[in-house]
Amino acid sequence: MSFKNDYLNRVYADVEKRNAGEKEFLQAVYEVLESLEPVVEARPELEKHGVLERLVEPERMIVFRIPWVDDAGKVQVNRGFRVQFNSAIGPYKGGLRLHPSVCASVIKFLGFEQTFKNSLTGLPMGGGKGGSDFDPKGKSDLEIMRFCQSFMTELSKYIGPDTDVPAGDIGVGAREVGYLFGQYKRMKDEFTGVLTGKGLTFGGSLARKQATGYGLLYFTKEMLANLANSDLQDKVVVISGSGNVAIYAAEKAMTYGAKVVAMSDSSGYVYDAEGIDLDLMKQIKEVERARIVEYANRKPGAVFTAGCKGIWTVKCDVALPCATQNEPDEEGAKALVANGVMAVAEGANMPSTPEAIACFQKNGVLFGPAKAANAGGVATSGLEMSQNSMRYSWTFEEVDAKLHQIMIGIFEAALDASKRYGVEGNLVMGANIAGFEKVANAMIAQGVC
Ligand code: NDP
Ligand code: 2IT
Repeated sequence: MSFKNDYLNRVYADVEKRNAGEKEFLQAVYEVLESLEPVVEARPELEKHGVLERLVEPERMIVFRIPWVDDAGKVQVNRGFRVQFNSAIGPYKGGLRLHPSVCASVIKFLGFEQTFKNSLTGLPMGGGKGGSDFDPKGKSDLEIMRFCQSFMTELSKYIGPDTDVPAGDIGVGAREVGYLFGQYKRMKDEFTGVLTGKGLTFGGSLARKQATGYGLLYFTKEMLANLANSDLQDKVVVISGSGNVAIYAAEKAMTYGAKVVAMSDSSGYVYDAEGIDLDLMKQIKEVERARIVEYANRKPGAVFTAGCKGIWTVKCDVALPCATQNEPDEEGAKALVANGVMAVAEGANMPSTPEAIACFQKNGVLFGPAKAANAGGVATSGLEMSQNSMRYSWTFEEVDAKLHQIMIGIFEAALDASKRYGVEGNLVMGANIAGFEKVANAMIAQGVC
C-alpha cells in the first residue's frame, strides 16, 4: 500500500514503525490519509507546518491499573486507557468502552476518528477515547459499581469539564456513567459536567440516549433524499447490534415508515419477517440484559441464527451496521450488493472493512461513513455540556431539533467537500476532508504544539 504523494508516504511509514502491529489504528489512519491526498497536493503549507505528523500522534496516552474485588472476594486487575488525541478545537471528548477486546490499538483508532467526527459536528470538541478490557457480561451490579469506582479513582486525575469529558460507548451506558460520575464527584468534591450521558436527574441531556441512533437516521434520510431522490418509507432495513445505537436507530427508522427485519448481538442474529417488535427488544436488551435468542423464543415466527456474519445475507434496502468495528467484510458486502442494497450508513465506529467499503462504492451503493453518520451521539453530548455550563436544560424537542440540524449540516459539509475535491458523492472522502480542514487550520493558527 502506498500513496502517490511523498509526504503521505513518509508520514504513514513513520506511523507504521511507531505503532507496529496496531492494526485497527493503522487501518483508521490509512483511510484518512488516503482521503487527504488531494488536500495535501493542493495545500503545501500542511507539510511545512508538520500538520499530519502531529495529527497522527496522540497528544497523550494514559494507561493504568484498575484493581477491584469481585463478589467472591477475589482481587481482579484490568487495564485502563485514556487517549487524549487532539485538543486543537476544544477539550478532549469521547466515550469509554468496556469490552475484552479493548487494547491500545482499539482506543487509538477510536480517539483518532473521534477528532474528525467531533470537528464535523461544528461544536468545539477535541478528540479523546478511553476504556478497559473489563468484560461487563455476567457481572453483578455491585461488581460493575466497584469496577467503575476503581476506574474513576485513577481517571479522575486526568479529566475535567474543561479538559477532557468522557461518555459512554460499548458496555458503558447510563448505569456505568452514573457510578463513574458519583465517584468523580466524591473525589473532587465538585458537581460539574465532567461526563456526558448522565442520568436526567443529575445533569444529563434529554435525547442523549436516542441521539446516535436518531442522528444516524437523520443522516441516512438526507443521503437518500439528496443522492437518490428517495426516502425510508417501506424500505426493508437490517441493523447489526442491539445496544444503544442499534435500538434507537431501529426506533427512528420505524417512525420513518421503514421495516426493520433483523438485529443481532455477539452471539447471532434474529430475523423477523413481520418487522422487529421494538418494545420486546428493549425489554430483553435494556431491562433484562439478556441474549438476543430470547427474542426468537418469545416472538412467534422470529428465527435466531447463531454467528454474527450471516446478518448481511438478509435481503434489505438499507443496512445499518451498529455493533462494532470490522463487521461487514468483503463477503458481507458482496452479499448485500447481490441482494440489491441501496444504502449503507455506519452507526458503529469503523464497522465496514476497507474491502467492504470499496465493494459498496464500486457497485454504486450510497455509503455514509461512521465519522459523519454516527456523530449525533457526541453532538448531543456537546449539547449536554452546553446545558451544564448554562445550568439549564432544554426540552426533548429542543435538543432533538438541534441534533437534526447538526446531522443535516454534517451531510452538507461532507457532500460539499466531496464536490470541492472532484469526488462528488464520495462521502468517505468528503467527511474525512471536512473534518480535517477545521482541525488542521486550528493547528496551524496555534503554532507548533
Ligand atoms: P452497546 O454496548 O450498547 O451495544 C453494543 C452492541 O454491539 C451489542 O449488541 C453487542 O452485543 C454488539 N457487539 C459488541 N461487540 C461486538 C463484537 N465484537 N461482535 C459482535 N457484536 C458485538 O454499545 P453502543 O450501541 O453504544 O455502541 C455500538 C457501536 O456504536 C460501537 O462501535 C460504538 O463505538 C459506536 N458508537 C456509539 C455511540 C454512543 O453514543 N453510544 C456514538 C457513536 C458511535 P453483545 O451484547 O453480545 O456484546
Ligand atoms: O463514538 C462516539 O462518538 C461515542 N461513543 C460518543 C462519545 C461522546 O462523547 O458522547
